Amino acid sequence: MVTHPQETTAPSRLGGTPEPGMPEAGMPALALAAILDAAMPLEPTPLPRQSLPRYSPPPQSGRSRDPADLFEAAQAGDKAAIGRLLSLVERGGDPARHVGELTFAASAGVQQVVGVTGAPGGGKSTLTDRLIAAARADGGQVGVLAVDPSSPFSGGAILGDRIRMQSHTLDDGVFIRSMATRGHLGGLALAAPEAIRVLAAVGMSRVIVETVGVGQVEVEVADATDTTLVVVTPGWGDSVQASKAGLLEVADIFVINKAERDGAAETRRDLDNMLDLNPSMGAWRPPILLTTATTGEGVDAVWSAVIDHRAHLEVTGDLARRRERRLVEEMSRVLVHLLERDVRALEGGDHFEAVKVELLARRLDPYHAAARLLEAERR
Ligand SMILES: Nc1nc2c(ncn2[C@@H]2O[C@H](COP(=O)(O)OP(=O)(O)OP(=O)(O)O)[C@@H](O)[C@H]2O)c(=O)[nH]1
Ligand SMILES: [Mg+2]
Repeated sequence: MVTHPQETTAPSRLGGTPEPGMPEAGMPALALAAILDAAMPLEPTPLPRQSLPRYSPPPQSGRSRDPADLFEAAQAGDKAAIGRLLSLVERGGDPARHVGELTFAASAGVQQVVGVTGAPGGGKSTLTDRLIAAARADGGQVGVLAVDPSSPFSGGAILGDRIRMQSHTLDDGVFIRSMATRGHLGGLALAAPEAIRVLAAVGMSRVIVETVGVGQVEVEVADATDTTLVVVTPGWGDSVQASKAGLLEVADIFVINKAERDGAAETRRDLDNMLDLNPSMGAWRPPILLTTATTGEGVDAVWSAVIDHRAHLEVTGDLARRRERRLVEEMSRVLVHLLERDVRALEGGDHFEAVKVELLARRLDPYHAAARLLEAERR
């Protein structure tokens, strides 16, 4: 798949300008809840609109960029259109909100969203490549998102992901996409669920999300899935690292990849002991499976575990519960980001400066100073 430069380079907005399409900073906090899905113009004339404005695309030669057109084409199997929808999600703003609105209802029926996470270089992409084949053998289309928050979009890891998964480039039922989220409000934790919904809504019955599990946000991305595979490699430090990164809590299945190397049995024992000590484990005890992804050894057992876990989720009602919990968490994250933006808008201007003078003169303590800023905002 070709990387279009325009898909990759939106700068981070987290500390800076408000994202187009999201409510303008400075709006009363209470008004925010009412306009969560509304969009605001770029220019600061902040009267919230109650419905999502249609995105008017710039004139294009031949190829439409209108989300509704793209969505229709994508549902009909046009892979370029799927790619463009994901680009819109990555960039954020009005078009992304529109894509989100279009795909939300249609994505609900996705059969299974599978996360593959773990330390860099553990063999996640190689394993994913094998899992794509297994999923295809089961029928249904497969969408893959390779999300790497730790390197620039053009970096080596993403390139590696593509090379590792290229055995499916000729398969019409497989869509593979690397993802950057520089322009998206809230970064990866918010962009990933939206991208997953795009793939689900255009007919992918299974979506596999590969992330490098190195920090909290990545764990959140991994947790945006129905079934999470944590990939470790033989070696004493790995399970401890996995534990530190919070990966143990999100694991539904452990894969010890590169199992042909020394130390696989010890790592298995180590993980087993950790599971024994885990007080929060429910009815599903994560299986610990050994693979050599490069040869495919052990991959069938991993796929069986993926299927078993899906069945377990269904039977216990956990599938619906997990999905509902994720949606509510996502809404909360959006809310937090909108409110943060609101708060940043309080940090400036005459009133802020006046309160600051009072604070620094020690006539107002920090709590009362903050309260005074909020009061002024609510008036
Ligand atoms: N010996 C051995 N090498 C493997 C195995 N699986 C993958 N590799 C190799 O390990 C390297 C990294 O594999 P990837 O699949 O790119 O690993 P990854 O976890 O996706 O890497 P990042 O996305 O960069 O974090 C490649 O050179 C693979 O060929 C395995 O089972 N055994
Ligand atoms: Mg990879």
